[in-house]
Amino acid sequence: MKRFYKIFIPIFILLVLGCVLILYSLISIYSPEPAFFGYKIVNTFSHDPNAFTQGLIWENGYLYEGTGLAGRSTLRKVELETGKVVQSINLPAKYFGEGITIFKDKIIQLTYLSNVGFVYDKDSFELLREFNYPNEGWGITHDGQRLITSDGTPTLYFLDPQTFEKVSTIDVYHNGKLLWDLNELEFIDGRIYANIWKTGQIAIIEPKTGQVTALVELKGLLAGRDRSRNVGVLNGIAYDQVNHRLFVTGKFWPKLFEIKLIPVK
Ligand SMILES: [Ca+2]
Repeated sequence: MKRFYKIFIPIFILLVLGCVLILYSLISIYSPEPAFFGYKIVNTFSHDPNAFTQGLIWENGYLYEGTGLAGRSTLRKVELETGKVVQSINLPAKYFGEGITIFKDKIIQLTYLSNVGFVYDKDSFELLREFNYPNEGWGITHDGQRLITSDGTPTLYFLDPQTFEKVSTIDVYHNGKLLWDLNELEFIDGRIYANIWKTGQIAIIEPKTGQVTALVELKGLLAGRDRSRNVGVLNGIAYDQVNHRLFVTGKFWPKLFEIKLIPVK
């Protein structure tokens, strides 16, 4: 019997170790570590230093921006090359403007704590309707079928673009942990890009699973004298699908950048 244990126990230990090793390899293969990106500045443009940027999009030659703070919230159309505001409306003073997106011929704008969203005609900025949602309003984008919104939690909400009813949600995970503070959004080539509030980072999220597939580190993008102003956090991602240009800025930033993502090994 003693001899049996002498042989069996080492074999058993080896078997367990082997199983653990195989399991670990499988987990590594099927849950790859998120990739990491740095950046290269392609172009630098002026940005209104009084704009508390909460939403940013590119459409047909212009940037569209939603700005926040009670009494200072706007929806505006901006010329890229000059930073000049060419069209703008002020939100009623009680609303704190948040993310914006363009869906077909309409602009949709969220508000922070009022549970009210606004739908405007894209060209005239005429207010067409309001809608309600139960959570806070932070970022908004769309995947062509559904609106996608954030509320500062790890949850992203998919809404019907006609009724604004919630269709589904995903929880966003980074390295197995829920990722909080998802802010301004942009849907780019099948992935959701999200500013992570109070960081200089953007998470790139797989919309089917909620997994963060990559992180972009933009710390240091606004530098020197520009940084010494009373600037806020990085917040604002826009994408020119036609020319594949990626734009980013931040709250009260005097600059808006076109950047290229550079993989970091
Ligand atoms: Ca955006």
